[in-house]
Amino acid sequence: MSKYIPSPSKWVSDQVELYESSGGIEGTTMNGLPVIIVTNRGWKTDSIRKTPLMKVMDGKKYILVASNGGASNHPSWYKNIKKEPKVQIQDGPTIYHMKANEVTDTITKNRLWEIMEKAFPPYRDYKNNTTRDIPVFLAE
Ligand code: F42
Repeated sequence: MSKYIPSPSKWVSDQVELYESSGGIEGTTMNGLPVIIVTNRGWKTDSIRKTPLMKVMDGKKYILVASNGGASNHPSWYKNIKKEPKVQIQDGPTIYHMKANEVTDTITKNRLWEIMEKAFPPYRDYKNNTTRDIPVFLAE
């Protein structure tokens, strides 16, 4: 069994702890909007990592947006999921085992951006304020 290493960012690890310890009843939102917890594997350490992300759906698929709060670099979990696409997604009390693939097709990505901006409007600012192409995964 690999070891779980909590995020060094306290607000992130606090949200994960509250979410999980309450069985997905508390800590499930940011700015009033729903959040999921994605469990992934560190590509370098092989440890277990847990990442809160906005809940954005394309039908039954989860859209994972590597926005990193609009930063100029990809979040660490981007590389982790590219290396090991198998993730666990906790959505409230429900846990799913899924596979997350990066969306590279422009037409699909543009369609997903419309959904993402409606679900979480700050994504639009993140996109406009960074030169990097924000990666997007579809988990199913
Ligand atoms: N981030 C998003 O990108 N999109 C969202 O929609 C989003 C929503 C959200 C909602 C609530 C909330 O609390 C946080 C939210 N975040 C969102 C922030 C998100 O949870 C992450 O904190 C953010 O995306 C940054 O991801 P990160 O993986 O870079 O996390 C940092 C804080 C972190 O944990 N860094 C570790 C460290 O030690 O510095 C690295 C952990 C890691 O994955 N290590 C790898 C390993 O092998 O173990 C090696 C990494 C390498 O390449 O060296």
